[in-house]
Amino acid sequence: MASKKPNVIFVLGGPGAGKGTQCARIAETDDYAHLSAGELLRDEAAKPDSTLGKEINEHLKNGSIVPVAITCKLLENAMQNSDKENFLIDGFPRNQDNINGWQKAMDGKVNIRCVLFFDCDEQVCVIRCLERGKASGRTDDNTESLRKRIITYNESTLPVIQMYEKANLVKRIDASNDVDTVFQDVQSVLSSIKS
Ligand code: UP5
Ligand code: MG
Repeated sequence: MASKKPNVIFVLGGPGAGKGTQCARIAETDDYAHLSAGELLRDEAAKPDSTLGKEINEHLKNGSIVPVAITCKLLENAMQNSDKENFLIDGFPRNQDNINGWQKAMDGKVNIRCVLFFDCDEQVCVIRCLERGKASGRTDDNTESLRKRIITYNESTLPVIQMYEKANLVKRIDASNDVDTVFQDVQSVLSSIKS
């Protein structure tokens, strides 16, 4: 992590809304490191010597939220191992407990610049994830896990987005559009927060 206080953008939205796709594009064109909380968890769970693998895998399959201490530690390590000053934190925080855990570990250490909210119709999200599931190998890209992921999103993550909205931090993007159109909207938001 650079010596300056890093800038963080939280990236939220339903399963399959396009968070990962858009973050990857931002990281190609702008000076941001893309940290996907879900990817970090999947990578940790896939390590043969991981003591947390079983617990994480259960949560992934059930679409439930991994204890914040685990996720936060993975994010913090990834930030420390990066030389970037700007971070896109994709898929986190997902509930109030995630916010509390993050604040406990990171309060005062980073600037939260905004929350990019990829707002996408539920049916569109389901179709995208099931399509991806044909080849992704993800244990949660199936009808049953998706049903649970959507419940978790509606019950736990939407209230987080609403809370950030009240704090005027949310930049909403219509994520039902095609990838290029969504990316154009993303770029407008990123330019607006630079100025
Ligand atoms: N696609 C993308 N954009 C498109 C567009 N505009 N038009 C048409 N197609 C588009 O995209 C999904 C699919 O849609 C891809 O095939 C893509 O090509 C296509 P993607 O960019 O991958 O969407 P994303 O929003 O990243 O979807 P993802 O499935 O990754 O979202 P989730 O939030 O469900 O998954 P995540 O990996 O963040 O979390 C998985 C699980 O990890 C959670 O359920 C939870 O159990 C756990 N978790 C925690 O416990 N804590 C955390 O902090 C984070 C995760
Ligand atoms: Mg993703």
